[in-house]
Amino acid sequence: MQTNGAGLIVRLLERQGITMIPGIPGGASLPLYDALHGSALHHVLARHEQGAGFIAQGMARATGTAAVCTGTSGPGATNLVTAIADAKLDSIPLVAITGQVPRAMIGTDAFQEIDTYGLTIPITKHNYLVSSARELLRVVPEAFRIATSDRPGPVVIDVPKDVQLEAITVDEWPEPGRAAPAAPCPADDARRAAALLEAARRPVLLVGAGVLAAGASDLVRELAEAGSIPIAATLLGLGAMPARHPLFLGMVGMHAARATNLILEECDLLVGLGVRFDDRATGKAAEFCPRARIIHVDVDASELGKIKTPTLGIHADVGEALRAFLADVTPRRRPTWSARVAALRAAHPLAMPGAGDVRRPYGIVRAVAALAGDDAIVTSDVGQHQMWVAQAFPFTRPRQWLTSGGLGTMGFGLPAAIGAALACRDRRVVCFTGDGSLLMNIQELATAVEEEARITVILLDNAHLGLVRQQQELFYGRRYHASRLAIARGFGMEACDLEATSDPHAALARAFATDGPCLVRVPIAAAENVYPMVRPGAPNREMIDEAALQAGEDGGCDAAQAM
Ligand SMILES: Cc1ncc(C[n+]2csc(CCOP(=O)(O)OP(=O)(O)O)c2C)c(N)n1
Ligand SMILES: [Mg+2]
Repeated sequence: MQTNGAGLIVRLLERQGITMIPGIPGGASLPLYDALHGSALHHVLARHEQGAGFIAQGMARATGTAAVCTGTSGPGATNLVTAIADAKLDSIPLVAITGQVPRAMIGTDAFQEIDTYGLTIPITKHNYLVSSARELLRVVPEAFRIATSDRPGPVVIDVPKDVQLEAITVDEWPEPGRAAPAAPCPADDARRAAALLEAARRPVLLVGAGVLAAGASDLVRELAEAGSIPIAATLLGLGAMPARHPLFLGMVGMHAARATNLILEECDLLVGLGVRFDDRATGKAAEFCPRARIIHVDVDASELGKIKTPTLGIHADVGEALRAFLADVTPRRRPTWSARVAALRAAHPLAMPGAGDVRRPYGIVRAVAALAGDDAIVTSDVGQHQMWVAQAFPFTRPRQWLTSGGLGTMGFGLPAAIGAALACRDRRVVCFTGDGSLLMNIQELATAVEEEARITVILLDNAHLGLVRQQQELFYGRRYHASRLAIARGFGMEACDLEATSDPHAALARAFATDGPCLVRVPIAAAENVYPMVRPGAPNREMIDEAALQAGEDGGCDAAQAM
């Protein structure tokens, strides 16, 4: 086949099974766009490259397969950087293809020249500056293999314009890049883990993003049920277990139910599965699970011992490890521990004030959950609204909940919802957003309308950068600064305002009956806070809630203590 570098990229992407490519064109990527013209690949015209990156992330997170985005050189590449960094921290398989100035001009400060390779080294799993069209035959499949193997992550392929234009004859096509086989669990480790589990009187499983990446949710459930072991999840592990499962304790950490953190405080064995002991989950790491031995399973060896020194660190695919544990573990009940867990849950449940009122945080989350059904995919932005959803939405399955955990990027929710909706046309996608976050990528409403994405945007409008306001209230002596804002809308999108209607339930139901994109504004009082809350850097047992504040127990700490 006679083609050029750009044609080669398109053909190699098609061979990878890629059907959509969000991006924005520019001078240095026009040969690629010329090759896209007439190809089977559907180009999704985002309105900002960060939007394109998050649309691709929405596709990847919803499906578990690698997705692609593209931008031109210079500002196109720098605009992609946040979405790439976000994919790195949350281990999302993303392949970003950027245009670069022609090879002969690299290093001359040419128009729209930026060192994309250098810029993306610390935020990618791997990156390439391609120096010939022929090299693409190796680089493109390899990029997919790396992005999807073991711990997934982003890969950047920077392609100079003249390489895109370089003529090439291809006689033999390379195999598409596929994920490497799952890393096995050493038999000795599995035996030691089973022995630790046998000996444990108060074990807890902690599931993270790695469980979802490994597709190991069912095995987690099997192990939990076999050993009567309660399960907690990190923010990104939500969905690995159905929220209604009796052994499921919900989210751990800064905004966990008090019971969940207290159960971890008491456990004598913590089995961390695909978790990285992030500070939002552990609180003060040295005091996380103070009475517990730790088994830590991760496919990325560098995670073992990074934050918490495990009693047993297992370098393996989580699914492989769980299979091996299950072969060695004898089913048993733990009546004393189960009773203690039940007592703690009964004594310290998650308080959800206003759960019956659709104009209050928990109320709108619950009402949307009821209307959306178990099939829906849920994305969120970053802020109080994200935490209210994480606490109160009854997630039932893996990949139902897409949120920016590690980087915590405001502006993630809307484009990620568009990507999920385009990748899963049969599902409704709900995006919970805040007034601050929505503004960060609001231009993508135009993309949603153009692509007829089946998304429902639920805007929790408290006229504030709420989570910032809450921290200023609790940790900075109520010195509110730069946390107040207000937004207006007008993108020609179906919209309804729950403040302006006498029957908000009916208005919400109408919004869910809309086929195309639709936005629902929910007025939220600025004073609504997310509780409980652990002060950044404090141990998880020190949870602040309204009762504690009234009793004057905490909240008075000064800023220097907050991390
Ligand atoms: C890109 C980016 N900038 C700043 C922050 C810091 N930050 C975290 S939450 C938040 C407020 C978010 O406000 P909003 O979207 O209205 O959500 P709310 O907390 O009010 O629900 C800010 C500014 C961030 N996470 N991401
Ligand atoms: Mg807000």
